[in-house]
Amino acid sequence: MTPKSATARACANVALVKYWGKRDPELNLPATGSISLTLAELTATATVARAEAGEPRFRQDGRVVEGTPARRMEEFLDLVATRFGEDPLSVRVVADFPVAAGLASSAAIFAATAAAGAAACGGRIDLVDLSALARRGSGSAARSVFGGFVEWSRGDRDDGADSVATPLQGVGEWDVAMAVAVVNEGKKDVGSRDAMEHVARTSPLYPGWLAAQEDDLSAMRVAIARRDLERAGTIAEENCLRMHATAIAARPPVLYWAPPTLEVIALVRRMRGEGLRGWFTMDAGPQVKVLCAGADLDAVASRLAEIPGVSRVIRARPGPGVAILEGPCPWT
Ligand code: 2P0
Repeated sequence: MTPKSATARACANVALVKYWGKRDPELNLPATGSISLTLAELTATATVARAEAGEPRFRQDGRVVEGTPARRMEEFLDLVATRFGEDPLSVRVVADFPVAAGLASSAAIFAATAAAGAAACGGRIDLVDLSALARRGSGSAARSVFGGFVEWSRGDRDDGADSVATPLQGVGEWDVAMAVAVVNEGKKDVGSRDAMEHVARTSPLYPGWLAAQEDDLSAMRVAIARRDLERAGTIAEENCLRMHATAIAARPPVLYWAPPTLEVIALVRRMRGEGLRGWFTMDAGPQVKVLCAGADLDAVASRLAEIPGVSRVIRARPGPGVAILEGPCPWT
């Protein structure tokens, strides 16, 4: 007999080599690979159950979600149910960080929902396959299935079976951290899905962005294997700026930065000059994440908090992969 419901938790991840552009929007297949760090302090918990007739199928933080996000989640729940031969499913999500503000909430939400969905259906799935399933909800969710440093492969196959995430380095193997400077907790203007499609279609810099990815991926793999923070940080900054340059060059431009974003960038560079080492990265929003040594996290976070436009700083450390909190574990 299958359980009534199951609950799973997943952490968000921040890409050090970014995913920006797709080779197949239907299957969420990326145009290039990407590498990320999963963060313990930014989590989403999903409880999936059989949907009652007429019941809203997606609730987040106690509220019914409507519109495009609801449709996207319903399609994903149907995909999970079809895979495991179950009736329609519903999900309740509790997220512990600002949603849709460039803090990769969709990665944590879809990774947790994929795992809870498999468990609620009493299904069996291994973690690599789970990452392919989570990818269908949101590309970056493929990476949140695993903890620590993770690589999500572009893959070559048309069916996407080889576009999966794999762990590069587990939690506890390298004492790094991220200070997340939240500069605006409001929702962003352009969601990353629409933005990356628009940028790929209209930015004259997009081919250059794609062409540079392979070098960054191989250099980042080496930097992580050698625990070379300066090298990893430098690649992450360059990769982030190249992604944003590509977006800014789109017609019309996609510009995610706010004035405090630039103030944080300037401060990070100043701090490095003073000997406090950190490297910035930004995603589809104005927040700045600063990669640093674990031992420097408090000092870096305190400095970022001094900027008036920074509303708060989240001190984040490498986090674990997806976990089942209630229900049968679908993997061994
Ligand atoms: C990343 N981002 O690698 C990049 C960098 C944002 C900037 O992955 O359309 O929500 O659901 O696959 O995963 C955000 O995009 O997009 C993202 P979909 P997703 O983290």
